[in-house]
Amino acid sequence: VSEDAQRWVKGVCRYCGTGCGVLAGVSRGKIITVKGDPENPVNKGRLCVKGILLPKIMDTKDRLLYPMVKKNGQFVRVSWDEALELVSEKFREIIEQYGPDAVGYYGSGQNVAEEAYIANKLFKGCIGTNNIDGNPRTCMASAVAGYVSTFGKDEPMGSYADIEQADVFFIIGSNMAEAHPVLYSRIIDRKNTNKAVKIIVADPRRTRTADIADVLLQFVPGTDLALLNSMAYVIIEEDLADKDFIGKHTNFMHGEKKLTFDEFKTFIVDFEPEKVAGLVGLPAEQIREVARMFAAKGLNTMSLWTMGLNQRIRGTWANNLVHNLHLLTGKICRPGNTPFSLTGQPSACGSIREVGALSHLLPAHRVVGNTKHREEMAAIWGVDPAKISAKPGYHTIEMFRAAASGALKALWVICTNPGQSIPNLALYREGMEKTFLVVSETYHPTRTTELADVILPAALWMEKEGVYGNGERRTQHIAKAVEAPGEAKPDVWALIEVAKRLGHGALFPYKSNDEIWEEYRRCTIGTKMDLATYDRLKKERGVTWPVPMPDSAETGIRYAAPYDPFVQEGINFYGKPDGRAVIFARPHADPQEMPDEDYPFYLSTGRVLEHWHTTTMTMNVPELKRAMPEMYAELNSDDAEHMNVKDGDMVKITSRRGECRLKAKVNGRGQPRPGMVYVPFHDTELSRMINFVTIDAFDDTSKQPEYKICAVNVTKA
Ligand code: MGD
Ligand code: SF4
Repeated sequence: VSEDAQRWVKGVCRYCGTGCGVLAGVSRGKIITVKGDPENPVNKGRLCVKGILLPKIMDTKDRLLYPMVKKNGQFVRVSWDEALELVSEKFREIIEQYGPDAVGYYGSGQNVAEEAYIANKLFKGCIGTNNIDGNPRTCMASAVAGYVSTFGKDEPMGSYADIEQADVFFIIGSNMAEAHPVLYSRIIDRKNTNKAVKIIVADPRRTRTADIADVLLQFVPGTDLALLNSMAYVIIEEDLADKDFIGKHTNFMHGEKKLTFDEFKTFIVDFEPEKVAGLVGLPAEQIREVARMFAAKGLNTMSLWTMGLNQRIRGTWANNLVHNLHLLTGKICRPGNTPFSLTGQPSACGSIREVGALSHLLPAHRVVGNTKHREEMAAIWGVDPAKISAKPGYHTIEMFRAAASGALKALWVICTNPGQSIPNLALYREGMEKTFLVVSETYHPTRTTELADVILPAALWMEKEGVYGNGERRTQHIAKAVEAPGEAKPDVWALIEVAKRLGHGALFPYKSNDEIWEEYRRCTIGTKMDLATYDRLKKERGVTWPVPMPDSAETGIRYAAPYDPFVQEGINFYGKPDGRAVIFARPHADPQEMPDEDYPFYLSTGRVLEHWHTTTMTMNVPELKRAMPEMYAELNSDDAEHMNVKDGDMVKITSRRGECRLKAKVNGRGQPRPGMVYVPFHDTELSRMINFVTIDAFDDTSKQPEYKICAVNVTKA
């Protein structure tokens, strides 16, 4: 780390949901270095390779410096005034002619909370459409639906501090070693300092995360519902359940129907390990062994999961079933005992789930379908309650389908790159071209800006101030450290300028981010999601909500005394009217597409350590580009031998939707099960963009797409 910095400015890494604290070293108006913030409890001074190289994403050749408008197929530089007039005029015309639901907004878990709050207020409160969605739909929606259905409220009850108290880690559908490396390093530390710690990794692909596993469950893709039910079966059959906890704090449900414990036992009988071993592809005794480890009396158990469970047409159910294991064993709401969904993006929680920037939500976990919630928000926003529609807007896939069908006529995309990241891309890229597409971006060209009518230059991380909320409910302030280059402006400024031009200026009188935050904070007071004041956030290394009074201590564990300020005694799952969480009977269900004769392989997609999503930022960092210049198709070594494919040979991957050509990776950093291929989604080259192949089927509760499984053919190219 260079020590030439003239001053150090407090911020947060702009990549994953871990939310590591950084100190940006500024010299002569530039961020010249960063270091992990030693005072931040999340990372205690550590950063991963992406975080430490953040300064290199700032002054790049492809930074978008000026607004541009497409004229006769070419982008032409225009003034901000001309660009904003055009955007406002087009939106106004379309709203007048086709109604408010003909326009939409597609945001991001990388927006700061103030941006998402203003977009929500403008579209839902002023324009009168709930067509606000964003990339957290592709990321976290099943975790939201899982928490809400089981506990009545979104977001984890535990926090990262549980890692240092846990004895058993159950990591399922998460490659933390690459996607959340600093949190993973905390688990390694825990294991190194406490030899009794046991780690179970459940994943159809052997990943780097499995390097520290005591048990690796490499199950057949898509059978985790059966695996989780089978563990529940063993817990009940072998008398490992905590009957006292179950009796006091839970209800059993099958859909809307309440069950007795005995009825649940009857339901679970089909999941006896000996009955499901073939389906799941694991020895029955191994399922029994991990169930016993999970439920071991006197030990603390923490489950961690992410996209492997969420990006599935049964993602909500998979989330429910992890919660079931904790509720059956009573391993919840005590230090080291918690189900804990890891978050993909730095502020998917803070800026989207909490701000309510999805098509069915309103701020502070309110929902558009609830009359009281709409009235409360209308009062704070100063709008007529009738303006806020009770009908959920388009969720992500619906939104891009509506663009393809012509029903959605204008779309504003901020801080996300759907031209590369949504599934079944060919159809939706065509749709984006048809609509009036406005894209606020920090770089150009990207796979979305190339489809746009107007592109607006955005200030990047630490060129603006704002708040991120990480995966443990920690709200953290990022200070502005440097000026944005060219004419780039904070996204919140562009949103307010359009609001003014659409005639809503009186409702957007803010002189600073402090004022936006304080209005948003008012929405959270009394909701048990009470957030900290801006002043406090500027000083502290984040605060985990709820913090009902400005000086309240942060909350480590929700729903339990003495940790949660809203619980006087014992445990109270207060999201549910009777204070009881739900243990759901959820059957096994196949993924949308199963391998068959024509498409005999399972395809799974995901991340690598070196890159971030669509790589607009990380491919600008020479060290990261050199380490991982292009994406690949990782094959099981037996399959590769069978097909006579060697490491580095080209293979073609074909699905019912499209194809990709990539270099084969054999015996690389991971090893999929036989019959499975894994492709990271980070490539910008059209022939290697795996989202031309992925399926756009989605979970019917959470509406999250099934990026993790579809059927493909793999041939030597
Ligand atoms: P990002 O690269 O994160 O990808 O996909 P995207 O959100 O589409 O896009 C963020 C964009 O914002 C970048 O282009 C960046 O240059 C720009 N940007 C950076 N900072 C700012 C800013 O301050 N303002 C503005 N206006 N722009 C900024 C992510 C999405 O991908 C997600 S969240 C998931 S979980 C899905 N995962 C996934 C998968 O696992 N497999 C496959 N196949 N596809 C996937 N797609 C999804
Ligand atoms: Fe950034 Fe995540 Fe790495 Fe921390 S672990 S430095 S938040 S990318």
